[in-house]
Amino acid sequence: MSDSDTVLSALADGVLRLTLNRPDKLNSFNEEMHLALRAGFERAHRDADVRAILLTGAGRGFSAGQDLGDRDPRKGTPDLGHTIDTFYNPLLRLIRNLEKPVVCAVNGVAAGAGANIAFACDITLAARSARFIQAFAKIGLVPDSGGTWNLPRLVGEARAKALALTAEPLDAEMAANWGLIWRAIDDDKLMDEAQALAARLAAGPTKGLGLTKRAIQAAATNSLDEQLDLERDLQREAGRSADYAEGVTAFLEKRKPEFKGK
Ligand code: T3D
Repeated sequence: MSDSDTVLSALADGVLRLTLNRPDKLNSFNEEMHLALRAGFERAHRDADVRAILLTGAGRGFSAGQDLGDRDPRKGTPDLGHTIDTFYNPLLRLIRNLEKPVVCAVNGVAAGAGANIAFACDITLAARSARFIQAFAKIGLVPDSGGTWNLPRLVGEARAKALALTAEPLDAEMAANWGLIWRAIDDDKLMDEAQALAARLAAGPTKGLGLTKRAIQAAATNSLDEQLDLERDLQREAGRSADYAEGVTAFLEKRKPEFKGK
């Protein structure tokens, strides 16, 4: 685990809360914050006590994407392919491949990679005052962090292109209406609602939730036949879980299930 304070990490009630913590730079990503966030998600992968993740930002922003202070062209031309390979792509894979729910609470502006990381999470809530900006176009770059993959799938090609080519801000309400995020929430209620949602998910049947995430993500590239076969295979696996046995037993005994995440 990283001991950097650029990402605050706290585990309670099965929820690992990861808070991007460079508020004076709108939580833009430098290498230290990348490594700390990666360490948080790696912990989420291996630690059975972590049953849901809540990703958010400190201060008035969620994340302004890459720290441009580290990219001064007057000091030389960086190899951005290398930084994508080294930092952003591994992070996206860690989020997508984690078979536990990842809730994102977008507390303020989310720009560039910051926006696309929020869209890559499983359930994204945003403060009503938050806005999402595909800021790449303003500096001659291409949307990354899965943006060119997620945006057209979530909102269709016309809206994806308009967002990416104009870099116009999209407010939280519109992002929810378009299906980019789950809900826009009043600013003062965001963290309570996000925490409650993450805690509810953490108390759920983690194995089944993880397999559900895998199935839905696979649908993006599977044919219907492939997807039906996958559902069969994953249902078989879920049906062997202790949480399935507990869920059905609890139903038959007319009580609340106590899932253990196994
Ligand atoms: O490079 C690679 O490895 C490739 C990968 C790229 C991924 C990317 O994310 S590229 C996109 C990078 N991000 C941007 O281009 C966004 C830049 N920021 C903005 O456009 C604006 O800051 C916002 C629209 C996000 C917010 O505007 P506003 O007016 O609310 O805040 P502000 O005043 O601009 O920013 C507040 C402070 O944060 C300010 O610092 P100061 O002047 O108070 O000391 C500002 O410089 C700093 N800040 C904001 N964004 C960044 C940043 N510092 C470094 N890097 C940033 N991205």
